[in-house]
Amino acid sequence: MKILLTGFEPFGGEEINPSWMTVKLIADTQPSADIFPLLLPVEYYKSVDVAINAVNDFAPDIILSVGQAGGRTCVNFENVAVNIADSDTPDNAGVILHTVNRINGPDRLYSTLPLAEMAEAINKKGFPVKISQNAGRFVCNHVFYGILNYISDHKLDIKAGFAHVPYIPSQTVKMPDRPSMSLENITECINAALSVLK
Ligand code: PCA
Repeated sequence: MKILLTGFEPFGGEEINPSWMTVKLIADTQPSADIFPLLLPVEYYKSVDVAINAVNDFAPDIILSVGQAGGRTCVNFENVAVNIADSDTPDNAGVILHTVNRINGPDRLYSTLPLAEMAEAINKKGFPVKISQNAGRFVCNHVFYGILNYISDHKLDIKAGFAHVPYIPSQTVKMPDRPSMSLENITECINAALSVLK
């Protein structure tokens, strides 16, 4: 199985993004021709273009995109992507979107990965995990929707899904009430999920 594993660059004034750190750690510690790590820009549209170019170049069987969701307590698998961009946070090009129906396509598209099995594999490693029905309205949801919509439009035989990960502790040093999880633990969770997909 060829897996395209994407993470994002930092955004919103942060210097790091644990989503890309996780993807990089997996790619560096278990180099495999079957795992293709891809860094996505936190920009509307461009992020989807970069992901779709990699889909065409690498022809993956599976796409797992990972993004940071500060405030979440554990890894969250997103079940649904919506055709809405609606966030006060500017993307890394300074663009703020409050729009609906940005992309020609249905209102919602659903993850095609086996989320329950992936969650069970994480529980078996001794970590909590959630299946979420809300991927937000910012660039993560935009990329998740854009990838699912491209797969559906082009009738590709690719399964795709999205995982939001919490902050890591160094990001919450000045926010002691915000939850975090170590990079090693996040990586163990994503690896457990990948073991179901391989
Ligand atoms: N998280 C943002 C975009 C990039 C990222 O890592 C989000 O949840 O939309």
